[in-house]
Amino acid sequence: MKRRVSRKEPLVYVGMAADFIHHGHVHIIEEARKLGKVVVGLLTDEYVPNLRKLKPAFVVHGDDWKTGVQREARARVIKVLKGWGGKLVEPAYTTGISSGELIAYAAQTGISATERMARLRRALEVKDLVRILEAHSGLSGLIVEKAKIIKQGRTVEFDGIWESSLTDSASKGKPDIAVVDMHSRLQTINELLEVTTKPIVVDGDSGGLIEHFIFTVKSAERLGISSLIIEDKIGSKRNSLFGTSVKQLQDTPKNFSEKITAGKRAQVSDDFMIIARIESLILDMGQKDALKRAHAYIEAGADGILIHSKAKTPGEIFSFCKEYRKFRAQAPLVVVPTTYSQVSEDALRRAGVRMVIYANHLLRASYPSMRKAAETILRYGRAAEASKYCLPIKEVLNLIPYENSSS
Ligand code: SPV
Ligand code: MG
Repeated sequence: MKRRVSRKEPLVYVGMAADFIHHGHVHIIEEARKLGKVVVGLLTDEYVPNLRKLKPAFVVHGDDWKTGVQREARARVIKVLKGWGGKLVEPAYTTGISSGELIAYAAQTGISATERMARLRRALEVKDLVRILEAHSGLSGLIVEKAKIIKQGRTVEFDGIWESSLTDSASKGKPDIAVVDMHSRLQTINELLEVTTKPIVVDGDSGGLIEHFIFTVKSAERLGISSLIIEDKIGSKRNSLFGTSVKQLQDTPKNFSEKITAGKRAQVSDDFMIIARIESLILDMGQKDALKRAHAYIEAGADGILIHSKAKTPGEIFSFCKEYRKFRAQAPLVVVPTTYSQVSEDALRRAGVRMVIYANHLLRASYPSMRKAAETILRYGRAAEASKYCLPIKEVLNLIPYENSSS
């Protein structure tokens, strides 16, 4: 039997774009129920088509969307509701929900490849800045997964993992010249996949030949990687931060655009993202070239643009952002503030950046302690003095909990 929504009770619309349904969401539904018959729009931030169809008397949403990236969605809802005199009701956002507990739950129960993959797109839809940190092993992946602090009453943590060519190579004692090939990189990625649930963004170097890139996209997507970022370089691979001090060649916009389009055609799901990384500022080719390429790559189907810079200050990044904001076709903008590290997330957010990648910090953090410990043992002819650079042995033993279900 077809159930009809009774028109006697006012219709109340609740949009829900959540990975986990928690008591905050239940509270919103309960508040909505007090106003009438509730319709929940699942996994959507795009209210307008549903609202036009249903013409609800009320839309109910937590008041947290008055600020941040959802601000614009809110403005659209208010505007469209005016069409038939509908009202927006905004109960106070439920604070104190521990996303950590939810993540721990996800880690315990595991996560499917497709669910993990979709999480990056979802994060970009609902967060005004997505924060990604590098990991190069299972252990460093666990740090990205679990690190969190409370700042001004809110939990702050990383939204995903950067699988870097530089740090994956360095952790194997190899230079960043693609000598650690995709086959080896996939092994590191598998280590990360095994012990984490957060989205993984993979540094795909140049993506290689178009016909090879297609296979890389398919492998990445199958594993549940959320995004491959490929840079518009060709020839012998060198790390971007060398800039023009070594020979690095940039691909033509035409060829690189073809690679992006081929990759997009190869993917199966809608959630996988191919992000195009522009090396024009790295190679001193100027803003004009960078902006021209950004246009071309978006046109070719790129799901995001990474504008890279090796400058010591963020000036050239901000200049790029200023022009990028004027583009009619937009794709999330990504930056890697390694050399201009004094820039704050707030400043990047205000400039329109949507994803920030801290590309090498866990590897760089571990190296000085390891070297100090090694030199200290040599200096003193014993290990006691090195302890201050080391995790206490008891903590090492308990670092990775092991629950033996048979005991
Ligand atoms: C990496 O982390 O390998 C990168 C970023 O590609 S950079 O080292 O800045 O080129
Ligand atoms: Mg790299």
